[in-house]
Amino acid sequence: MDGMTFRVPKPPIRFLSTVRPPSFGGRLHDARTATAVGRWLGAAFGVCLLTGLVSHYLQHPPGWLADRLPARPVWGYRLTQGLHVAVGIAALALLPVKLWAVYPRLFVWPPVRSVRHALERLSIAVLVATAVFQVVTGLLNIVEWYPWSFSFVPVHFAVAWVVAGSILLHVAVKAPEIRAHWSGRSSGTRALPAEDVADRRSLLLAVGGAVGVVTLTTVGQSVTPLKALDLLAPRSPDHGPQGLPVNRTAAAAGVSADGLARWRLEVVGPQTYVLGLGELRTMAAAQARLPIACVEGWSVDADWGGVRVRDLVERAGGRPGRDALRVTSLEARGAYRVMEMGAEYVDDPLTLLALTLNGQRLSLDHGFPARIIAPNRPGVLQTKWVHRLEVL
Ligand SMILES: Nc1nc2c(c(=O)[nH]1)N[C@H]1C(S)=C(S)[C@@H](COP(=O)(O)O)O[C@H]1N2
Ligand SMILES: [Mo]
Repeated sequence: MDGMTFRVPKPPIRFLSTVRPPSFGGRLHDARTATAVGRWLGAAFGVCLLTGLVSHYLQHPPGWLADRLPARPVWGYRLTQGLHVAVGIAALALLPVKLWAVYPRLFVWPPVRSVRHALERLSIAVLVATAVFQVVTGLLNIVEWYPWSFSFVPVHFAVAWVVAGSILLHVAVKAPEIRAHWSGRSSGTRALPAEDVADRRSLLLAVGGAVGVVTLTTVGQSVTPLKALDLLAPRSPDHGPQGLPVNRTAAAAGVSADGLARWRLEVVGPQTYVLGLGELRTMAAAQARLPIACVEGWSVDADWGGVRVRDLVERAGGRPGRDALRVTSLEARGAYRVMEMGAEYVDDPLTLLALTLNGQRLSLDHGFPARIIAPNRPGVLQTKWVHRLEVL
């Protein structure tokens, strides 16, 4: 943790001794500041990794897990993904401070002193590059700006493992210093002059303040009581038709009202059947208050009305709780046109084929004539403009 007090050995090559690294006077470029901010950042990346894994496996479960994914608690994904995005945004405020505290060390001389030192520098280089990459691409993703040609989700997922690996490598090569720190033998735990302590306290307070401000001005996108403060987040949780944001409009999905005149719901199973919208409406007796929780971090509760998916499946001869379901949208193409839901979701009485939203008929942008709404489920899987259910 404390690398600022090592004795610089004589460079092996003569002329190097005439090269002088720049010197940095600021008292805050020190190991303790770097360590304090580093701990917060480490915690932030830990939360982002865990919540990111939850999101990943809810969306892409391996076969053995698919039918066991829990549909409860209903607010589960809202919480984990809200945390993922909020903590990622907080990391955006922490990273520059960490980089500022440690950047003089980029100029240590000689640049490599030993294998351990080389590994340490490598782990830091990789950690810094991948951490900045994750936080910046994550932020651009939530504002839906894609100035790159790769596919965000798989790259964000893969790079997360590189961040995790470089943190582990970093901690491993720093183990001796960390041990010294905790046993009180490091200069990092020595009493410091009062003015240094005051300086550091001001800096850490300022960092905490910056994190507080970015969090308070964005977290309202999912913590609805704070929505009045939600000045910087890309979405307001109640701006949109029927009091709910729209992720992908019907126009963008190529779904038009004209094309819906002959809409029928097809339920495929051992006893396949077809329902018109009128028939479906007469069956629509179920109600559920459930959130839409977008992977991009906004979420909001709404009142949904419709038909229980489990009743539709049963009528087709399927077995709720045992069979999975494939749901197909009218949308011509797009990553969310076809969605599969595991047996736990099919079985849950709150999982609906919804026809109404907040007491009104679904608007076209929210998925008219029918859409899926299920508890503890990423927004991307709340398929709109549904026309086909297939028991698997
Ligand atoms: N067919 C289809 N359904 C879809 C999508 C889509 O692109 N196509 N977007 C999903 C996403 S990412 C979210 S967050 C929710 C948002 O629902 P809303 O637009 O009604 O708020 O719809 C989901 N359903
Ligand atoms: Mo979404």
